[in-house]
Amino acid sequence: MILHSSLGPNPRLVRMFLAEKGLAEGRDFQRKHYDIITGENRQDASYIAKNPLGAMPTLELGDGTCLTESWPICEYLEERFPNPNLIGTSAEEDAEVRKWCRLIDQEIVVPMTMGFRATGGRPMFEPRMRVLSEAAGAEMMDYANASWLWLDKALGDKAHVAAGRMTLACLMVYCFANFGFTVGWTLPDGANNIARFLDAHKDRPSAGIWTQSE
Ligand SMILES: N[C@@H](CCC(=O)N[C@@H](CS)C(=O)NCC(=O)O)C(=O)O
Repeated sequence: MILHSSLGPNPRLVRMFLAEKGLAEGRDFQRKHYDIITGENRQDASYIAKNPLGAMPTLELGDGTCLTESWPICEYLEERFPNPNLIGTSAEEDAEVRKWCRLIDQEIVVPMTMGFRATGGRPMFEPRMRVLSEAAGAEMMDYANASWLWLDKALGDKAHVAAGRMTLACLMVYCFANFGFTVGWTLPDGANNIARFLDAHKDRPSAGIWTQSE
């Protein structure tokens, strides 16, 4: 397998997922890095042939099949490499983990990334995709911050988001908070449970991806 990867939370989510599965770069998969700051991912015709949207990441399988979208890539990896389980061990647990993934995606990931693209990320993103107005971007960031506080309340004093253990839902929270930190965002005041959660997970090997240079 080849992971076509770059800076940013979506490739890093897949890299964290691979690390949590015990799959090692160089041994179990190769990683090809693209410079998204200069837009290499949208200029390289061979990459566009693999992922017509030009976004990162893409997982290329041995037979040339290319999988895109970080969450479905993780679902594929879960089926191929079931241990340790990261999405659910029963129909009920699957539904619980997927519920949190869906809520985090919809209420935090989408407003946060759209908000960033329309505010601090505007110089990078405006030439390459449709972005919201500055005012709408700021509203998106406010929306995401309110969702972080809602998630903080839902997390309470628990160590994990769903199923009482590390799952894809925990990795999404870790990734998108750390994405925020890399672009100057800070947790909204009062998100103390999320702060504790991030601190508790920061020494896992998979979290090391956030401290490595690409
Ligand atoms: N929905 C996609 C989002 C992909 C995405 O936005 N990737 C970012 C990196 S985190 C990217 O490629 N940004 C540079 C660009 O769009 O040119 C997924 O789940 O993978």
